[in-house]
Amino acid sequence: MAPLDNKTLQTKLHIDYIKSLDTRKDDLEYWMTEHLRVNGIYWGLTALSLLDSIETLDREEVIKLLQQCQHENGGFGGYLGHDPHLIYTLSAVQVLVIYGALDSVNVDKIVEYVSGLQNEDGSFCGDQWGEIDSRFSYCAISCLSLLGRLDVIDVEKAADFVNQCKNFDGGYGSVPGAESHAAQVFCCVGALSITKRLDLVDSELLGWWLSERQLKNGGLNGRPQKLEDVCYSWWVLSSMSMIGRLHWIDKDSLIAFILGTQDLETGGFADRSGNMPDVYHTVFGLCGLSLLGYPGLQEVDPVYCMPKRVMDKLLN
Ligand code: GRG
Repeated sequence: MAPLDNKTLQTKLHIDYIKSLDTRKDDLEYWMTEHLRVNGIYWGLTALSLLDSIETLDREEVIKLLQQCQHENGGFGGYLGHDPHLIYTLSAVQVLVIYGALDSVNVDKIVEYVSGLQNEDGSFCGDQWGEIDSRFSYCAISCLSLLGRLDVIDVEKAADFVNQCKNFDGGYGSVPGAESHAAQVFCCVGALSITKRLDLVDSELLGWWLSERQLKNGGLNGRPQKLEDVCYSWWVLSSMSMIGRLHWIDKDSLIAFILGTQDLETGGFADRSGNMPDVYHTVFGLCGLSLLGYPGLQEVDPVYCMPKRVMDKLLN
């Protein structure tokens, strides 16, 4: 058998890696990331969908866990006994949509929870404690769109708040006046795409700012003067795709950078070559490769970060 190399995608290794994650209950890391368990399931399942191996996780077990993570107020916690938050609520809904299992939870309560977090100025709190961030606008808007219930919020005000997070460089920050950051750009452009307000984006300027994120080694950073990281292959590329500027990136050098972060012993992708892999960098590495048209991968939807075939079925 030919030795493994990280110039090509090691599909089987990554499937085995994701499969192994739930059996590592003796590792400190497993428990240190307990609060991210619902996010982790979404990341793992999305990665497996792109690898066409969704059956690797036990569907019934996942649905049972999500049911137990839903609170009386409708929101989902990150794991059993954890407080509800919009971030986990979106992840739970995404997983249930992928599985076609929304009827196994109380959808009306989710809608009530999400809409109850909108503020007078159109922004969203992440939970009952009141932090405001354009990430939470994305979570709320994506979640309600997936549930077909955008009608319960003030969509115009929601888009207006996101628009206020736009900066002089064309990028977006977490709140009005905050520095542009590629992950916030994804959230804001995604929210504007779902609310059909992409006309508010300065696509030329933002396209320039996003393409400036590519460094000489092919990798992308999240803002000027920062190191490259595989996760930005998602945050940057999805944004470029939404504004029709994906071709402003040097694809070959980025593909080589992403593939170079595969761990050939354990499977999975790391932030940079030689570092420890994790499921977060694994899903976003695969999503980046998918947007770049890497052969053998299923297509990802750049707005919802979910398998395109699932979204095509849901929205059409
Ligand atoms: C459906 C994909 C999807 C997302 C849901 C929760 C959410 C919406 C998005 C999270 C967006 C976000 C702000 C992610 C954080 C990305 C990140 C790597 C932040 C690290 O920032 P720094 O300053 O790192 O620590 P840099 O790279 O700037 O040094």
